[in-house]
Order: sequence, then structure tokens, then C-alpha cells
Amino acid sequence: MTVLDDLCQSVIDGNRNLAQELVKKAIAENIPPEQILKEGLIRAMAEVGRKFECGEYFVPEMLIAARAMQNGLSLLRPHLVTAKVAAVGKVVIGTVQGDLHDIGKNLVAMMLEGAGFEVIDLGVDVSPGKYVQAVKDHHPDLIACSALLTTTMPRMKDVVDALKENGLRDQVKVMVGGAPVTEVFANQIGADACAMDAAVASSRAQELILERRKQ
Ligand code: B1M
Repeated sequence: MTVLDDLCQSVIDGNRNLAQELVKKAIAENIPPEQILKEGLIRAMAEVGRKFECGEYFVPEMLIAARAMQNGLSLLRPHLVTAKVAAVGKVVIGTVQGDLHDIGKNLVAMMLEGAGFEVIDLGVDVSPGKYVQAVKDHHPDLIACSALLTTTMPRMKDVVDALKENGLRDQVKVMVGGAPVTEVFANQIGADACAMDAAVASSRAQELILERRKQ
């Protein structure tokens, strides 16, 4: 068993102290932070999801595993985020209304920060009205909406519609993402882009900002 296998297992078991110790150990062993993230932490959540699907885990176990992941992630954060001097753009990010999943959204926020974006995080269960208010208050270049549930994906369309209703759609780009979200869905709801993971989200955000500046 490698340290990353042990880390993965500690998250699956929901052992947050051990998860933190093992992240520290992996960092001390000079394992690249992206590898610790993918092969230690994200792999664990995929297994937790599988266990939930087959009835081996229930919501409490998922929650405990998520906390262990968040604890590990907090130690990894400074190694993933290497802040740039000047902000390349401003992003308002949130998990859409009715959805409480924030691990992926937090990772996307971290990658964006690492790429030099100023990130305003609205948290989870964000209503279309809150996104609209945030656009009025902060004048971001981009809105990033995350959804992990098929039942909350339609709330992304509500965000796009609310921006249109408030005459703000032309002022901001919209990127959507999260496990169930597809490019086809993004096109259908009138979003500007879709990203499958945090790394792609960061590069798509940069492309969107360039597009916006050209317009
Ligand atoms: Co929930 N859950 N959950 N859950 N949960 C899933 C998503 C599920 C797939 C599990 C399963 O059945 N296999 C399933 C959804 C099924 C579906 O809709 N098709 C599910 C369900 C059903 C539920 C509940 C309904 C369960 C219940 O109550 N019966 C409930 C809903 C609560 C709610 O939101 N209203 C629920 C609750 C929870 C917890 C609260 C216990 C917990 C979340 C804790 C937290 O986030 N703080 C939880 C967890 C942990 C999961 C799983 C196990 C792990 C999610 C995760 O963090 N993955 C998940 C199963 C799975 O994903 N395999 C599951 C790791 C994370 C790094 O990946 O979030 O996909 P992910 O993010 C990726 C990409 O998607 C992308 O980049 C990220 C990093 O690369 N991405 C973006 C995400 N947002 C993006 C935005 C972008 C771009 C890319 O641009 C804007």
C-alpha cells in the first residue's frame, strides 16, 4: 500500500485525522499536489459514491467521508494555489439552489484562484436571485455554477433566465459544471461554456475572459 492508497482508504473510512496526517506525509514525500488530489482524495469520493449507490453507505457515511476529504484538502490548498500578482478577472461561483455538494465547487474555486482570478464564493444552495445580486454588487466577468444532482441541473437555466430578465446577460459570461452537466445541456440552457473538471474550468474561464475582452 502506498501513502496515496492509505489516504484514499482514510477518506473512505471518514477518518479525518488520519487523512490530514497522510496528506502531510504525501507532501513530505514530495508527491505532486495534483497527484495527491486525484489519486488520494478524488479517487476516495468516487468509491464513496459507488458504495452509496449499492446501498453499502448511506448519507451519514457520505457526509463523514466528505468532511475527511475537506480536511485533507485544506492542507493541500496552499500547494495547489500559487497566487498570481494581478487578478486576470473576477468570478462569482456557487452551487445552485437545492444542491449542497460543495467539494467540486471548492476545487474549481481553488484552481481559479491559482490561475490568478479573484473569486467570490456564494457557497451552496444559491438562488438565481443571489447570483443576480452578486452581478450587480461585484460586476464579475464570469459566473460559475456547479450542480451535482440531476434534479438541480434545471436551476442553472433559472440562473441564465434570471440574468436575462434583469438585463444582465450581456454583461457576464456563464460557465456550468459538475458531474451530471454536459456540453449539450450547457448549450440548451444558453450557458457560454461547460467544464468537466476543475483544471478544464480554469482554462475555459481564461478563454471566456479573453472572448469577453474582445467583444
Ligand atoms: Co451526494 N450524491 N447526495 N452527498 N454525493 C452524489 C452526487 C451521487 C452521484 C451519489 C450516487 O448516487 N452515486 C448522487 C446524485 C445522483 C444524481 O443526481 N444523479 C447523490 C445524492 C443522490 C445525494 C442526496 C440526494 C442523497 C440523499 O439525501 N438521499 C443528497 C442531496 C443533498 C443536496 O444536495 N440537497 C446528497 C448529499 C450528500 C452529502 C451532503 C452527504 C455529501 C456532500 C458533502 C459536500 O459536498 N460538502 C455527498 C457526497 C459527498 C456525494 C459524493 C459521494 C461525492 C461528491 C464529491 O464531492 N465528489 C457523490 C458521488 C460521486 O460524485 N461519485 C454524491 C468529489 C468532487 C471532487 O467531484 O463534485 O464531481 P465533483 O466535482 C468535480 C467535477 O464535477 C467538476 O470539477 C470537480 C473537480 O474536478 N465540477 C465543476 C464540479 N462543479 C463544477 C463547476 C464548474 C466546472 C466543473 O464550473 C462552474
